[in-house]
Amino acid sequence: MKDKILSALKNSDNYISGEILSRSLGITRSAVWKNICQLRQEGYIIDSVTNKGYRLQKDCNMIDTDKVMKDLHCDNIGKKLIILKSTDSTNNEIKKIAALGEESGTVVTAETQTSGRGRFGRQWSSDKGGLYFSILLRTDLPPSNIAAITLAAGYAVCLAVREYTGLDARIKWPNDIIVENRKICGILTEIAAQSDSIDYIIIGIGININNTEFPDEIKHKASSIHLETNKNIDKSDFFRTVLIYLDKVISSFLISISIDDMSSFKRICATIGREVSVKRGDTVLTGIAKDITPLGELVIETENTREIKISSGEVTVQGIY
Ligand code: BT5
Repeated sequence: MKDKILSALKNSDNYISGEILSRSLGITRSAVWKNICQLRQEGYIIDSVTNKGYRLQKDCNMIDTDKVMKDLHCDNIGKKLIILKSTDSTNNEIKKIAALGEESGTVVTAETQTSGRGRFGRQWSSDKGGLYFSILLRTDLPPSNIAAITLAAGYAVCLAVREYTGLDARIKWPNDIIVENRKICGILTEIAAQSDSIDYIIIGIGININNTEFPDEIKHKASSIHLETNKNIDKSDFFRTVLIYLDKVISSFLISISIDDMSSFKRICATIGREVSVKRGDTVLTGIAKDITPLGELVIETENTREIKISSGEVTVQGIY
């Protein structure tokens, strides 16, 4: 009954009276009221005005399963969507459900994360307004393909942002999406593996969507789609576009073990052709980023024209960050 009331409210831009709801659903007005209270407890903001009735405040930051999943025909990613209000980290949620046998392709999202994390134990700022989600992938890919799958996921997000917003989103190797040299998205891929085979992969993706403020330490380098477009983005609608691209790019990656259109990938990669510095232990290596290999490694030509390949690490790109 609660879902029916919610769907009636979602489909109306105006107030619906308690009487109309009770008559059309065949329940008493006090039953309508009880269900409204339950929906409010779940986080829905429902205005009620005497002589007018109830109206749902459509919060563009709230993820609506029906809207995300409507006509979503996916091969691998997004077969099932679990939506949480808040969690420590959606990557941790995937670990928990993977241990219980959850199927490949399940996606977990949360409105906020209390301990969102990046690589090397760094923090990922996860206020309401952003989109934070993780994907469970059960695959027998060799561990050497992990770097490339992170790039494939980044490529998919980048294409989705470009299509949905028209922004000139670019990939900063290996796991950032930037707009106007500021980070709008980060990806954290984690694996559960035996010595030479992968049990499952978790692809964790954080995208700044309607965020308007960031902590002081990242203010200079972070941005959001809202800040770049000046528009409030409907998170559910955008999420749907992201899942469509992720399913398309990752599904073909799982077949050919490479990004299908590597030349298009390279065109929107902000790292290639720039001077980069790579931290390796205590030393910093400087050179020009020349290429990306099918395994996702960055090829750097150093000052003494030696070509080296790196598969992960902290890279500073001159003119970006
Ligand atoms: C990343 O790490 O960029 C990976 C971020 C992955 C976050 C997702 S959210 C869903 C899933 N659940 C998780 O717990 N994590 C994943 P890294 O390359 O290490 O970059 C981290 C650095 O980015 C931080 O040290 C900050 O400098 C910066 N940063 C933190 N929060 C940010 C934000 N919201 N926007 C832009 N930059 C941010």
